[in-house]
Amino acid sequence: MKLTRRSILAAAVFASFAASPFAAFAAKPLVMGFSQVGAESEWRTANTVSVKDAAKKAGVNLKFADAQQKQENQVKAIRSFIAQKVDVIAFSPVVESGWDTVLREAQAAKIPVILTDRAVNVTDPSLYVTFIGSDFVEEGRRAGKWLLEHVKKTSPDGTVNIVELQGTVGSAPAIDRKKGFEEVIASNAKLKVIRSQTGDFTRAKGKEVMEAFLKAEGKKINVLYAHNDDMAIGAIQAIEEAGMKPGKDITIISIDGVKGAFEAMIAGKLNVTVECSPLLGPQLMQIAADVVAGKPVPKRITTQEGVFPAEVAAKEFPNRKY
Ligand code: GZL
Repeated sequence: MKLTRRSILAAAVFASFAASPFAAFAAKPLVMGFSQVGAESEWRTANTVSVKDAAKKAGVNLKFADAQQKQENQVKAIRSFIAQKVDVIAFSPVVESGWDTVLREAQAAKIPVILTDRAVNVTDPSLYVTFIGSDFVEEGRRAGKWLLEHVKKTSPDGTVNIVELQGTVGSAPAIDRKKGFEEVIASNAKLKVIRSQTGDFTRAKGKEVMEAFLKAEGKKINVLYAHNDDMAIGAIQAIEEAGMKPGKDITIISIDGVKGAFEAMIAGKLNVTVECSPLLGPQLMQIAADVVAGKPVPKRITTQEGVFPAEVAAKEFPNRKY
């Protein structure tokens, strides 16, 4: 094969580049700015561990910011990532609205944004590349379907009085889990939500609001629907302190599937948990690498999840990863 002057020159240029300090730039680790909601629940803690572990395994340089459940802290973190010229920004938006301005700043800086866990309401969907997370409306439907199939405790007049502990006001999981649950229970007129209030996804607030529900409604309450396990666990403490039996006097349905929920089900204090996986780290790192490499990615990536009633809790518990 005749080696032309041009191919010899090209080989020489490549060889000199490969040996030069510039070669290191070619293998520069991906830099990700990640803004996390906070540390409000077992679910969130497991989600943070998943993201950090996956970043380490993938060799991603992760800049992690905990917003302590405040949107203004997330906006500040995203602006800081833009100033640091990271390769990609990922975040779990604490609430759905109020993101257009800062996401337009990221777009102007040509930094792709990936949503994980929770969705945003923006006028221009091009402001983020993809959303990786659960279908919260479906989680609410699954909670409602379980109740339709298992409702036992009713009031003397046959109605089933439900109290609801909602997640963080304005957050996608709170809005959608309420929507899905109401959509399904509407098929049975006897099922009535008599009280509904936010417990902000925390155990402490869940206990406090359940105490208020019990003070107002007492033994009228037949069912508690909690948008996450942490609020359900807080409510369980309130129910016991009121001299009632959680899981028996009051049927309790919650969402997440964290270890604490399985322990409560094994103790007979929780009736069912609808799984919502926090283990999004590995998927996030893969998608981030694809996005930075300019590969096309789906606009929506939904995690697959199940429903775990108390009957299976002891058998399933050893398999739980969060
Ligand atoms: C759901 C996630 C919610 C969990 C809560 O994907 O955003 O936030 O259900 C957590 O436990 O606080």
